[in-house]
Amino acid sequence: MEPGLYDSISEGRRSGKKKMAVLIDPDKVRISNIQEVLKLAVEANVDYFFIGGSLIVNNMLDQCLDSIKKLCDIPMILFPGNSFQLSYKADAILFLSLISGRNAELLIGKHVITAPYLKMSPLQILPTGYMLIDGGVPTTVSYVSNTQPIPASKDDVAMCTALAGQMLGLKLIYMDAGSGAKNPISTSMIEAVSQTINIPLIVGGGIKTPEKAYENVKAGADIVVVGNAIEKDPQLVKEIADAIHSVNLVT
Ligand code: 1GP
Repeated sequence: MEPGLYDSISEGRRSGKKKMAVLIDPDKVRISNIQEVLKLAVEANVDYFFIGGSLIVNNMLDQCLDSIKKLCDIPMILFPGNSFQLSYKADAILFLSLISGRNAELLIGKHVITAPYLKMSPLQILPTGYMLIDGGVPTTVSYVSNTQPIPASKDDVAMCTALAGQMLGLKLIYMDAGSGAKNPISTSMIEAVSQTINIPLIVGGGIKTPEKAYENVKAGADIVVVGNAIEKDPQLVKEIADAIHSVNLVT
């Protein structure tokens, strides 16, 4: 794997420097709104933009990436809902294997089709074990992927799944309760998984408050992802970023 973005993410884990990613779903943001979100995200020192959605039904992906690039140099990481959501304008891609599910296409099948395109691309490839955790409502991802999420109370299943992902050589674990989850992932599950693995842990889904974001990083999340809450109230980005980064100030 190329050095660069991954090195900075794993350095964050080693040094305990916690980071925030803002999820931008190109389907949901209008270009007028995106400018406001981007401006506030830059002011808040957000660390990454994740770009993607389960379904991208319009052609806003490239426009969205162009708008970000014009405004700032915050790294743009594709978080693709399917193999068509590719753009060379981004910096990197989460190459996701849905390890919480048993759908062979999403564990390895689509990857075989996409790999030659990615090899030709300038994108940094971030091999990621993606784990869906039950967030209290059926999500688009579980419906589209035809998989069941890990039950919210099964910390041990989450631990063993993440560990298996690490042992298979995946470089990141992303635990996701799904966009707009009613219940975000519990701190006990985050703690259990973070203590079990030694690769960076990304956590997202249903995080709406600075308090929950802070609890997550204290419990061992290395990157906290927030989408919906910021789409609804862009001003929240600063409060949540400050809560996450406040952990970095404590020595
Ligand atoms: C979803 O983890 C992300 O894949 C973010 O979720 O939109 O609920 O913040 P929210």
